Amino acid sequence: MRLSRSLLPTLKETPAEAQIASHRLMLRAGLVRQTAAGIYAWLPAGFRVLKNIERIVREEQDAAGAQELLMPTIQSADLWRESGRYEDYGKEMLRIRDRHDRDLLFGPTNEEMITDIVRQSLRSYREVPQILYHIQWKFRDEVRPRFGVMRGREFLMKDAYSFDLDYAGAVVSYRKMMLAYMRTFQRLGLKAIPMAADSGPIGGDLSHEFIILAPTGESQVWYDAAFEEIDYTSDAFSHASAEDLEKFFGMMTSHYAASDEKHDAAAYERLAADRRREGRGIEVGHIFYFGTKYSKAMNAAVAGPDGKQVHLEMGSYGIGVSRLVGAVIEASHDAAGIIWPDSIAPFRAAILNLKMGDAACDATCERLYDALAPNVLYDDRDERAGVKFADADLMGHPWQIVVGPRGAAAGTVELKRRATGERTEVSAESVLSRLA
Ligand code: P5A
Repeated sequence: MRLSRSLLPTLKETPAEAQIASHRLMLRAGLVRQTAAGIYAWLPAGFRVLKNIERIVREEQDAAGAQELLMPTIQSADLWRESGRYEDYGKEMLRIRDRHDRDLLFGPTNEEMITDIVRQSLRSYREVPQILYHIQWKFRDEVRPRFGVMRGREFLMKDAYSFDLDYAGAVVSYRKMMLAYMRTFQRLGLKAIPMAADSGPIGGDLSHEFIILAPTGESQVWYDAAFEEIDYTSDAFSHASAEDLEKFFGMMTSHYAASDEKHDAAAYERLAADRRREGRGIEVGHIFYFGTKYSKAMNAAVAGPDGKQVHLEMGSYGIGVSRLVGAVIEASHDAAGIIWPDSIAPFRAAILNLKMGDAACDATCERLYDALAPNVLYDDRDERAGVKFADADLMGHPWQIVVGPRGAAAGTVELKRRATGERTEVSAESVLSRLA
């Protein structure tokens, strides 16, 4: 994209309403604009990041064998009356009435709807296990939406739902999702720690929160350094083998990890001192096993091998896709702005033309732009060099290609790596071979 013709409204001033770094930077870098309390429009650069995160989440769900579908945002209240959650959900649910006086709602989650779809579609034990997911907007009428997209009212979630014949099967599905989550967060450039969470009234010990480390996180966390050393994308962990999954799950649950509510200081102190890690964290995902809670209430069953009806064993698995945009920024920024991981940056590189109208500068920039498009932003504005440097740092492109008149005349440009600040003078050709 050419910056001069794009809607990328950067701000010099710090917006007064933003209390944390990611919210300030998202507004200043022109990624989002608030349209109502806790509701945001995604501007072009922000939307590119959101789509990049979505792509990685989708690839890892698919790799785990989950099937993507798309359920609507608007749901019928009747489904929620069946599960008993229509009244329970309280004021966080946005209730809507249509012209025929039917009760509808803007979905805060989709357990009921997916259970309804599955009970109409599956008949036999031969058709399970299945994991289904979608990436769809949710609405929760939070009393105090805050921190920008991190706690919004309308937000994008990846929610998956597993259906198994028995507990043993449900455990395999749960472990698959946990592995998919660890891979997803690693590919997003995040250090994520799975932490046992209260599973609520359903009982069972299978609920985990995924916390990523960021100095400004909402909760205090304690964990074993072992989590930092694991490469979840390696072939050692395969979705295909129940033994691999068991080994993986054993590893995840044997290392110490806890947040405020569940922290056991004595157990933590038993860790070797050099393995103790303490920090702040943000919840970016949450997974649950809840057995037959919904399948019994809504009668979702299949015929078992002996012909008897069996209520399906279920789990649900959420990732806060839009929250992740803020969370990544919390984990990766400096005083000058955002530092995007390569995997999700809105643009891989920015070309900074330091002297618009200079024949050599313009020609070099155009050539680079043609070769690197569409994954490059060309700062072709009639602005001072200082403004271009500041905006490029603020927007956080992994690479900056700085084209000045002296270098351009000699066939060279300066290549800056945003994360390290390292600059090297290189030929325009070698930029192309490195970034193309
Ligand atoms: C799991 C999937 C559920 O809703 N039902 C379907 C289960 N879990 S959850 O923990 O309540 O939400 C899953 C993730 O969604 C993100 N999230 C939010 N993001 C932005 N703003 C919000 N108000 C918000 N609420 C939840 C979190 O990342 C959470 O882990």
